[in-house]
Amino acid sequence: MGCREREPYGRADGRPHVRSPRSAWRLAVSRRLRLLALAIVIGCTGDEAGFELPPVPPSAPAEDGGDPPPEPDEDAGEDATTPPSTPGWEDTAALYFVLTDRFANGDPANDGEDECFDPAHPRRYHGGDFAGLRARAGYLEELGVDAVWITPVQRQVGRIGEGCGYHGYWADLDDPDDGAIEPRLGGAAALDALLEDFHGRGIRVVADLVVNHVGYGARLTRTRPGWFHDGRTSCQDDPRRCSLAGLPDLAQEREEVAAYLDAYSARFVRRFPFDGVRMDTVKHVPASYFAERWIPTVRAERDLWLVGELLDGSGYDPFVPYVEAGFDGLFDFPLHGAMLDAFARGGSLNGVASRVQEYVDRFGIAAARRKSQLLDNHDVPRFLQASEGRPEAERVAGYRLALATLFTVPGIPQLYYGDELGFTGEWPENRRDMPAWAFDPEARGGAGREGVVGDPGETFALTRELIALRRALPALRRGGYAELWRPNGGADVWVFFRSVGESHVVVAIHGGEEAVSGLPMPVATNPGLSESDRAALEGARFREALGAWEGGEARVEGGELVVDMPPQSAFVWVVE
Ligand SMILES: [Ca+2]
Ligand SMILES: [Ca+2]
Repeated sequence: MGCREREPYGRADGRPHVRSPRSAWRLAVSRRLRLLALAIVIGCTGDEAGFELPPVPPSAPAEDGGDPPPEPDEDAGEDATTPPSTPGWEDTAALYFVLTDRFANGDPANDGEDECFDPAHPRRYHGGDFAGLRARAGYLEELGVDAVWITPVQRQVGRIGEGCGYHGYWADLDDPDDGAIEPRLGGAAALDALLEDFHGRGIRVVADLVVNHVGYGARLTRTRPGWFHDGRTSCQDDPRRCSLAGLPDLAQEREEVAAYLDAYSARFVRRFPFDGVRMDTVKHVPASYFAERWIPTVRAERDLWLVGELLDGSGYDPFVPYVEAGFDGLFDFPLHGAMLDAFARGGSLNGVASRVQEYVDRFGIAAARRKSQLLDNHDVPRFLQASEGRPEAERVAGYRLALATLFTVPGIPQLYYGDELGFTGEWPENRRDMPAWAFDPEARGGAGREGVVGDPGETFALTRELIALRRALPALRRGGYAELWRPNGGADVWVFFRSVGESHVVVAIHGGEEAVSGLPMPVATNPGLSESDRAALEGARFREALGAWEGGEARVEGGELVVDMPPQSAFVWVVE
């Protein structure tokens, strides 16, 4: 959504904190409008960038986030050994996130003729729509994508200050709601066609829903003014009751509000056969609402994959109540931060290894396989932005390792459109239009593209290989996770073993600039390996399956796995 919390990046949520008078709702509304006007003046129209506020420290864990973590999933190893006949969500090879308005304009007739359509303006609609997504389905298939997450589709409020709801997070809801789909995206008929088309291609589609707030001045704020928090609470005091970026904040603790949101969500997933839901800004909604109301309600409609967005890289404590509420998982921002440190800022792989291990330890391997890891999204700078100023070859080398990590650790890899081409930039460049050359294999190759690091053709090829590899190797999708080696101050090498059934792989990432030769790691005494894992490894012969780096070798000698790796390389060795 827009103008949100930016804790990992040192920015506040963009909403100036102003106390409303303790008086009637009408006064509060009036106050909110003035607050909104102030937000607009400082450039924060719910469009998260374009404003500067003093850095704030990482947020404290949610009040109810300090519970002891759940026990590791004891059954995880067993359920992984018998893959069900139908693919589960953990089998997803790549979840591709599209800001629909910025991807492809398939129908100029729906662009609109008012001021909200302005392809030159970063806060307005650029014309992308459902028809454009369908027109570019071949691109997604060429890449190997089997799931797409699209930004919210609900009809949006009109122009607010300089901006319009091109991103979809300003829904114009009402009671009763008309269920309208944003006409600039093509409306309900085009959404139906998109779902049917993508399902026919074997591509799942994930909706993006918001129950925390409605758009500025949405009809619901007039028809049901008592359904909103009064805007007096700061996000530091209570993230669940504050008005994020000045947006009208729904009071889920009130029965009529909860019932409305339940019915609205159920109607939506009943009407449109999405395969999953990405829930916006879960930190700002009580976990109890999701646990007791929303998740049982939408799951009663269909078996949906439910992933929450909690934009907080400080650690996993805040995740606990939302995982326990029943989300399949959350986007892994703590891992995202560790990957930036290791692959964009020259840090150690220790931090990455620690985050991966911690998620498995705290939530269990089965849950780890159903969460989603990312390089970036529409709310943060592009991954490559963090390495700006370093030599291009270094940036490319680190980015390639980040991609290799994204597709080999437990969890569903999420790509944000353009990740596969090496896009860089921060807002508004992190929401740039997908350029026409991207869709043309002939035009894709070559260095020197504006806003791109490295050769987009080569980055695309690596991403495609990694997606294909994940699709081909059950161990990467359904396997357990056992760490074999981490740097701990030595060579920057991280090695892990993933295994399910007859599929066993050793993944090795080397971030250092010196080749490593004959690095031994014990297998027989590794407590993280099961008996069958050890049996698979001892005496194993390896075949390198990725083929993106050269000069690496793995062998088993005297009960130890021994690897050779050139600088900054990644290998996926399959046990034959
Ligand atoms: Ca259009
Ligand atoms: Ca809230």
